[in-house]
Amino acid sequence: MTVVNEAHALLSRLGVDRKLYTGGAMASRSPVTGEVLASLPVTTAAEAAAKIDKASDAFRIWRMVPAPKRGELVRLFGEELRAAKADLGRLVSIEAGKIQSEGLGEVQEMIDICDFAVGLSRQLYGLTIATERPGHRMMETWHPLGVVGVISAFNFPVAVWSWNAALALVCGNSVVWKPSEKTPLTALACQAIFAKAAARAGGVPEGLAEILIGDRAVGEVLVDHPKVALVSATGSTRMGREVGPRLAKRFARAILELGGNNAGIVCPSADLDMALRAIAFGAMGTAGQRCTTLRRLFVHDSVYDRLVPRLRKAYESVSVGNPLETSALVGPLIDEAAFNGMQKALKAAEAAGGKITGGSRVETAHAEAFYVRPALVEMPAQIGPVLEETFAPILYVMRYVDFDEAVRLHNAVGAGLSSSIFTLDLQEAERFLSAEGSDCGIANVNIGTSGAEIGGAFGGEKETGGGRESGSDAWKGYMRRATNTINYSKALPLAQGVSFDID
Ligand code: UN1
Repeated sequence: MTVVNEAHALLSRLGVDRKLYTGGAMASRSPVTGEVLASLPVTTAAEAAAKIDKASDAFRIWRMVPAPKRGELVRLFGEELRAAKADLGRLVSIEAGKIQSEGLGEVQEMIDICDFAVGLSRQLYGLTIATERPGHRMMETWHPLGVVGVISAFNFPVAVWSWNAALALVCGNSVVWKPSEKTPLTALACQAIFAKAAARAGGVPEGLAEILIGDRAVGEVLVDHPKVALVSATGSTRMGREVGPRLAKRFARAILELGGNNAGIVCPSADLDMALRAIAFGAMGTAGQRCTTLRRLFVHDSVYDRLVPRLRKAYESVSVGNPLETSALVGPLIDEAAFNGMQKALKAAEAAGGKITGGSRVETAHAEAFYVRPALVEMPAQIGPVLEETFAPILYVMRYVDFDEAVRLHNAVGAGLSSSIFTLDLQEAERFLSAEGSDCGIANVNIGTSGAEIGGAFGGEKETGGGRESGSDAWKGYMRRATNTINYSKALPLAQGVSFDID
């Protein structure tokens, strides 16, 4: 079966109406073969506004549904996802080019966040706070926020939406999603799966989860619409620089999940076998197209010559190929632009004195598909392209001698998403995690930078945008907090000892 036929068969099994992906103006391509999978009708600006209005109406109903009942919808969604895991995971591989275990892993991440959100639906706790006034009680109440807009990227085409949607829904919000124009089919599939859960749950208002198909123009409608209370946007720092101020201008909330330029430090005491595996997955996994991908590595001088030759060997031997037909560990880049971006960065690295292993195109029968050997670049210093995120499998390796200097260089880039240290030395590990250590939102010891679990808050600092999604108390970002003071006495004492007595 061709990739195109298979995609259509999967979409039909997943319950997606053919009309949604035929005869339209927006092409969806598979990076696996470069073929056009479907042509999707684009949501016009007027249609987008109408969908947002509908989502706003749905919100007014949904906010009054008890949170545990909202959780029941998400529980059923998790059940539907379990049933659809194989098909949706395969569709992710077809549309985003992920290897099969990563396609399935992405759907597992959706299931996990649903489970998390179901539990959360009985735990949207507010504090009770001691008041200074007698006969008074003070407390916090968390209320639903409104319409939550989600803008997602191609590299996690379904999981990132689900992190936002599962939380937003149990928090009493409706969700309007603008998926990446590179991966709209998996988004349609999610909508169809969600519709099955909604039908089973019953009483779910129409418009609770809407989808906008199109490019930047339709994303702008979402960002600028006064009824959208929060936009959670995942993508480049460049995108965030546009979206953030536009939301701020109308005082809407933003959760920004932008670029990463994630680094690891390999210390003298590191378990090198473990570090090697973690580095390989972190840097080459998902063909270097995760926002958590390991991009910079600082290796202590005393272990450099034991670790780096082994890494070089791993780069030379890692299997690159069609993720649908082979068990290759590295699939394609998303498109030609990604390939060109990678080649440009490698040229700049070479000019700056970098020694490159790998990085060249792997030819296949499909001229429109872009497979590359991951590149390991030994750099004399942290200069040139090392300072920027290139969304491709390039790992820059640098030697260090002094721990403090390694941490300083680690932090000396714009982004601040994920970080790792490999050490068996407690002092080094703790210093890396301390206030003067890694400045990232995620800091790990003896595991790589990518592959975070949903239970923790996910996100980063500085040019990564500061947003937090998924676990811990990230749910608070999807609700509004009211502070309530209740007077159950017969007097009216004012706070701060103020008197204001009228006759
Ligand atoms: C992303 O690349 O946008 O930690 C998200 C990870 C995944 C999520 C990555 N759980 O690598």
